[in-house]
Amino acid sequence: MSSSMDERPDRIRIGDRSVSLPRLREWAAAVADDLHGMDRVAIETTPTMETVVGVVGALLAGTAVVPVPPDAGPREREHILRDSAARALLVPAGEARGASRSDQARGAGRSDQARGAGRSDQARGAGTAADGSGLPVVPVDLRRTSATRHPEPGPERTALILYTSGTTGAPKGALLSRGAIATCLDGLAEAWRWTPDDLLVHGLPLFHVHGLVLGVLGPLRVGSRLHHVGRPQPERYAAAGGTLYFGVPTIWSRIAATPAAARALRSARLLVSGSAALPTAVFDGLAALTGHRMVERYGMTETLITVSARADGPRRPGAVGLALPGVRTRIVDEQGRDLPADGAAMGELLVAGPTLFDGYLNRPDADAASRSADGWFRTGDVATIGPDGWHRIVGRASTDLIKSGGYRIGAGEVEEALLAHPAVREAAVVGLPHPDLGQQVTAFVVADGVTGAELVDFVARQLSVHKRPRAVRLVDALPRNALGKVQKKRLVEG
Ligand code: MCA
Ligand code: AMP
Repeated sequence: MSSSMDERPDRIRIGDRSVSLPRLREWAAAVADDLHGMDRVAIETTPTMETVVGVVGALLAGTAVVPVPPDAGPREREHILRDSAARALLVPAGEARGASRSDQARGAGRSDQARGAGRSDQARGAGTAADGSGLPVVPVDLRRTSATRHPEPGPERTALILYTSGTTGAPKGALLSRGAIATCLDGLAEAWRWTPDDLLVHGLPLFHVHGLVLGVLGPLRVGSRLHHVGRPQPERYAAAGGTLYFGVPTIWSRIAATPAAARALRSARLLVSGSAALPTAVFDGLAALTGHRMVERYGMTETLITVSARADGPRRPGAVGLALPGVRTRIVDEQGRDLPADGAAMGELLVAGPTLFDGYLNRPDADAASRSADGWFRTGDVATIGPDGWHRIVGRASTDLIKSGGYRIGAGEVEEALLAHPAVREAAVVGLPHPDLGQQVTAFVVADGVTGAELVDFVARQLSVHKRPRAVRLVDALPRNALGKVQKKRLVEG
């Protein structure tokens, strides 16, 4: 049964486009009709209403969604489409018409009845993607509605396959079930007192857990309103008049540096930061300007959100809070032995519980390596746990996973991209501290006759924008130990 909140024409607002929940369901059901029976579909996740409708439509149909970053370079995009074995690509109707075979005649303006039997075959034959992948295109057309009620798929079904970087190689597809997502969102709703009375505001990308799971599926599950502001600029956050705000530390740091925008957030109920460590100076600056002590929470693509401060509890700068409902955490030393939760011992954080992923697609080797002998997920983050259950993330075990602007970037993937250039002999990529981004992707390169700018362009032709080195240092040699291994710690320490 829909409530008056659901009927609001601005229940879900993405950029300048708003919709009520019943209409969103009708749009999404039309997509679901087309996808019926398809196991996986890719979607280019521009921050638009079509993306939200496409994702919701696939979830209604029980089809796993493979989000593709809109700025993914050709190599990254090809990997995601091939590795996921997506059967089709969801694209906004306008772009679908530019596909290599026209689908203009299909669907638009027809009644639900007219789109009866055979519609999914029509969809699958609607043309192929213009990106050379040869994938059939399924248009997301906001002129089409359907009244079909699709049966709810079981909680064990895969909802999302999210591609995420490891220390080496190409990104891996993390399989996230409907049940894991639902449990995570219900836990966050409880911890943050997130209710239908809230208006969530953010401007996060829609191909990660933060923006897509928390930021889109969250309001749909909780029943709150959503306003996605497009780009996460401080002025847009300020103008949106939300009760609940999400952002990565880079966004919060930019808001703290824009006092007028920060002051406009005084009327909010809760400001939440995640995806990377929130600097204490930003926490303090925003407390002074907004009157709010930020709620910080911690998670990973593979585990969803596992630890958080609570709306009804303390918020501590530099600490990420308590384990969420059903989640268990512990810390271990390098031999895997348990360490005490005394607030002082530092060890690798292991997590277990109902929000964990179901493994990496096609990567049993990586799966096995990501679990401890007793089956807990190894986060690779170094943490302390206090006697009161509060967690602090103190760093990462490996220098090869970089966090820049809240994006997770594998050093190995960027190094491989650089080494593909004929002039490059050696490359080592590290994250150097950066006041705005947390870490800045920095490449140390041994090369002949090529400039740093040319190398950045070269990487840009393969990988997404945020994976490009922001700085390239051309050096005569890389520091190596006696075994010939590059000593990245020396590069980081300068
Ligand atoms: C960006 N630019 C670059 C590079 N990166 N140029 C050269 N080299 C680069 N490496 C360009 C942009 O294209 C843009 O150009 C200009 O720099 C400034 O971009 P702007 O968008 O203002 O800032 P940004 O510095 O690129 O990005 C900051 C950001 C962004 C908006 C905070 O990093 C962001 O959206 N981060 C969110 C990441 C996220 O959602 N992570 C969640 C994963 P032009 O102006 O010409 O376009 S973590 C997760 O899901 C877990 C579970 C969790 O815990 O949440
Ligand atoms: P991703 O899979 O892109 O979500 O990245 C997960 C990683 O982000 C974690 O392993 C942490 O290193 C980092 N991370 C997420 N939230 C926080 C936080 N609140 N504080 C510190 N690091 C965080």
